[in-house]
Amino acid sequence: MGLSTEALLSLYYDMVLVRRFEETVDTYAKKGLIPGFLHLSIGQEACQVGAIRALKQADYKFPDHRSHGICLLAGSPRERVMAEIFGKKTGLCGGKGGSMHIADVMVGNMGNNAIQGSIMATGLGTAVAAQIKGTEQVTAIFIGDGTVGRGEFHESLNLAATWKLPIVYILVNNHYAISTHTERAHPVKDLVEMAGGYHIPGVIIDGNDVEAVYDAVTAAVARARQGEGPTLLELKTYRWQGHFSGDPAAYRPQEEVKTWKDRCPLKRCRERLLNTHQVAEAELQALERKAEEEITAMLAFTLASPDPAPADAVQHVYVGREVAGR
Ligand SMILES: Cc1ncc(C[n+]2csc(CCOP(=O)(O)OP(=O)(O)O)c2C)c(N)n1
Ligand SMILES: [Mg+2]
Repeated sequence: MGLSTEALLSLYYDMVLVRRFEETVDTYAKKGLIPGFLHLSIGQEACQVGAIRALKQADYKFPDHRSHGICLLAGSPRERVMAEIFGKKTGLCGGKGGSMHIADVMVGNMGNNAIQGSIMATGLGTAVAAQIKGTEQVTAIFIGDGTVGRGEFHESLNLAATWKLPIVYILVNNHYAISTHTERAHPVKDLVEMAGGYHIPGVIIDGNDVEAVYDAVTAAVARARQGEGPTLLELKTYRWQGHFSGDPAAYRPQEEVKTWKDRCPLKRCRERLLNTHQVAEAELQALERKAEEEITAMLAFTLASPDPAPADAVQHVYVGREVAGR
């Protein structure tokens, strides 16, 4: 605990940026301008920002399906992250990945795929590679509470613990997997209890407190870099919206949604900056305007970008070998 004012301001800026980014893509999805599913992280910004800022660019990041913020802050050209979600030719993956498959290995963003839990297996690969090469790179794997029920979760923890792999598991517990509450899906109240079975540390974090997330991930990363093995962090939080953009989420009590909205991670950080760090209201407003401007510029780039050409569909299918188009 005890980040400098400058460091906390920087985390606040990132959270505002992620919130505005999500609100913007949500608006355009509802206009029908974004193909495919869109899983938004509004309400969970502290988990993404606190985690990514505790990692180095050289570290391997495996974002899950609700991780636009990780992709946005990993070090890639940010406007190309938005363009990817819109399926534009200028997107990070030429518009072929979309919201769920944004990858950029140049900055250690190893991408996601539609199979929950699969990144828990592939993440073992980058961790083994780093261990063999002695590169000190850490692998951070982001998963949701629902993914704890997958076989890969247990296979991954078992091998990572046995081989002391440099992995930080960032389990974002937003209490629901689609419409199923965690209590109906798992036999334990706190999912970190699962870590005990594999003899690895499991830590519960307030996932709406960006400073707490940053501190916990920093400690787990240091442990992994020192060769002490994996850690499972459970970040308790909540997604304000439904499972995907457009899901009315009628399965959740309104009082529950309200309770969590009152714990808004941005609001909490803002209050800490104002009250504990004595930052002026005007300074925060200027920061918020700057984030808006950054989003406006990203959107202008995205909307002015062309769609991919039909012939692009057969490019980059295999590494080093193009498929002839018909
Ligand atoms: C193997 C597999 N089973 C089911 C699905 C369908 N599915 C997509 S997201 C999701 C829920 C994931 O919940 P959680 O891990 O809690 O993440 P959250 O959506 O809450 O962020 C499910 C069941 C899938 N993609 N892969
Ligand atoms: Mg969940």
